[in-house]
Amino acid sequence: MTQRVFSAMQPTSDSLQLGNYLGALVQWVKLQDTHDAIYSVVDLHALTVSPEPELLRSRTRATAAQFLAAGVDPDRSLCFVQSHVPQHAELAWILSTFTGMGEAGRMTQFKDKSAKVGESGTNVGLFTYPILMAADILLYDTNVVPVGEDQRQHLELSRDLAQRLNGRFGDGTVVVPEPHIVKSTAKIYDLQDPTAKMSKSAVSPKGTIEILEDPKKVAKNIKSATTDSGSEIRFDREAKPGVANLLTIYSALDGRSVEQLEADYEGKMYGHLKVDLADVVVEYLTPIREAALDWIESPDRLDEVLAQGAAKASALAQGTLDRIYDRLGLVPALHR
Ligand code: ATP
Ligand code: LTN
Repeated sequence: MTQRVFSAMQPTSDSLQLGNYLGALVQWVKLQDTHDAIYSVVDLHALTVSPEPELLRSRTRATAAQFLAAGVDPDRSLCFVQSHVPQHAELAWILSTFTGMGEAGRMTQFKDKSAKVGESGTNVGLFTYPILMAADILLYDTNVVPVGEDQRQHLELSRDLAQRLNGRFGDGTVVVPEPHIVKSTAKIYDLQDPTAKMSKSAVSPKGTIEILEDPKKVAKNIKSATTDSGSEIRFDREAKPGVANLLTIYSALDGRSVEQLEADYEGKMYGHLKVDLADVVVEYLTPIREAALDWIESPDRLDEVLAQGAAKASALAQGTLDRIYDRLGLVPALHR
């Protein structure tokens, strides 16, 4: 049987950033050729950071628009909004009853995010976030989950929960998912602080390459990226994190290997590398940006794609949920 792939992103910003694209979306698009693919905009997850209602709505549509513009093909894959498929929240409840307090408390993303907002600003949803993520994945009998490095620990929890359910209620209760993390692009770094992950909600926008950003600004950010002491263009993550990050991005978009780029830039200055990379990034992102803006300008067409995706996803999700409810001993709901 064709293997199933599932992944998702939160609508926490107007634009995705290049790390989202290289770390995850590129793989989403590729995997459509070989897998049965399902991709979601996880708006329920985004509620954990208390978004303004109008922003949440526009960002949810803009995020879906960027999936489609990057090459997620609604004729081959399902693309939908998480809150349109109520089974996600239902399975999250079930899984929460199998998750230890200590286990959830060990999640580093929870520790980082709750430390940032302090105890009074931390909500329970931020704590149970990875359980909802496990529900997203297990609902579709997912085999493969393409994500960036920062999601590895969350995926490990999904796997532990799946194995726990199968151990208790029998093999085949749920499918145990595998992470799909491509090493070379699993972590794209901030242009200003090349030891931190590039992120949609970074403090300074200067370190981020946003897909929907004005190309001139994108070029400016790249040209003012922090580089390292010395002048040699060489991939050395420890000694030259700034240059290593630029080479990673360059190689991913241009197709030349990092070794080839090192050879091609031998004897040249950091400035040359940045000017050329700015051109490569702008040229690469321009058609994606234009396609995304087209989708954003036709919300009816976009909503229709999302509605079709949700209808199909919901049918699949209900099948899985019925099986899990039955194994757990919940009485069948005959009225449905
Ligand atoms: P936020 O700042 O709101 O936490 P984010 O930019 O870190 O957002 P997420 O929505 O958490 O992005 O991530 C969506 C997907 O993109 C995930 O699969 C994640 O692993 C991947 N991803 C995010 N940032 C990077 C990065 N810098 N490098 C590689 N992959 C990334
Ligand atoms: N936590 C993920 C987003 C996410 C996800 C998922 C990714 C929610 N549910 C299911 C893969 C599979 C993040 O990128 N922050």
